[in-house]
Amino acid sequence: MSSDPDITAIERKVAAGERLDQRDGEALFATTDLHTLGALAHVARTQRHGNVAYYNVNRHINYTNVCVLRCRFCGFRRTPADSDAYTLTVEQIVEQARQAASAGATEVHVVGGLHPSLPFDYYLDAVRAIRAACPALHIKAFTAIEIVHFARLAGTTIEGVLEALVAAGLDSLPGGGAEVFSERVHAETFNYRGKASADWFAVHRAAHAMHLPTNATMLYGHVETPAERVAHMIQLRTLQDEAPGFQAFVPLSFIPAGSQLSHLPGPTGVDDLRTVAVARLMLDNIPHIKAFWVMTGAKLSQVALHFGADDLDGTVVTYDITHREGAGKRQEMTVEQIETLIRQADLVPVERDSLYQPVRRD
Ligand code: V47
Repeated sequence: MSSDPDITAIERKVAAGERLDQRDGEALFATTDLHTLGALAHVARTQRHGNVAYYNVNRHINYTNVCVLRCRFCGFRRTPADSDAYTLTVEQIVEQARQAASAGATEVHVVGGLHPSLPFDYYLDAVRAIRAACPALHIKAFTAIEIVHFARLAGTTIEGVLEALVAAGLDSLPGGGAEVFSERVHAETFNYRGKASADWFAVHRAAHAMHLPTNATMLYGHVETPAERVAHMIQLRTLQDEAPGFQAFVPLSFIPAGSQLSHLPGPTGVDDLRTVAVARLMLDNIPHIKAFWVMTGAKLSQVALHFGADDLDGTVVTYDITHREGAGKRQEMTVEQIETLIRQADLVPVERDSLYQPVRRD
């Protein structure tokens, strides 16, 4: 039993299978009893997934860093005039997908900036061409904010964009672009005015209605409060109740370097573990909680597997959006390294496909 009375009350609720509310989430973020928080999350994780920890063999393809937005947390975006701005051709995208497939990847995760002038056909062609070149590859592509951008470009609806992309070969949507669902946080971290949260939910609701699986993220550790993090999670939980379709929640640990918020310290390791654990306990209807090792580092992700996470994302190889201190563009873990990391945590590694089915390689 915890020495913190708030946590003792939450322990009782969890044991009785009662759903946690905003106040409980805030108490979980406030407690100094990290051990009990971690243990509670680990029990919830073990009830769902036993002693298994998932990973996949994937590649991220970031097709352009040119972006019309100027989000203050982002160190990735460039203007077309910047000397290091890049945009891949469809052929280059397909070449990366081909290389991924021949190296054993089962999934490509394709996202980029909001490019001012690429036509919607570029994105449709890219998906079609990946599908034609690599029929077995799962194409997880385009954050909600990109989908809204395409709808504006093509003068059509969110549903129209999703239907066209699915017809081209899209299999699921990643969870990016969610940041923190709070107008206050948006005002401080975005350099534009928009209905970012409403748009994000509209896209994921539409995707779920079409049985297109999606993920959800939260970019934490900048200007948001613990209460705003909990409110973010509750909004995701509500959508999942109303229109199920989220497979995984991916907490994204803010990396200040290179962003306009580089003066901020970024989250601590304790905060990373706490956030994973609170997510596991609050998001009782989202099956998987990812510890995305590219953001937190391999070792902390390993520990997170005992704080509620059941998935490490994948082998990745190159990742352009963020670079932890010391990490370059090339950010790879081999299957052997991921499996060792999981085994060292006394868990059983399971290679999964993008729908969390075990992959057999014999
Ligand atoms: O949308 C931007 C975030 C996201 C920074 O769905 C930053 O399985 C940290 O969404 N520090 C893209 N994060 C990544 C993403 C993702 C990653 C892995 C798996 C999945 C999934 C999704 O990265 C962006 C934004 O929220 N981001 N800048 C930064 N400085």
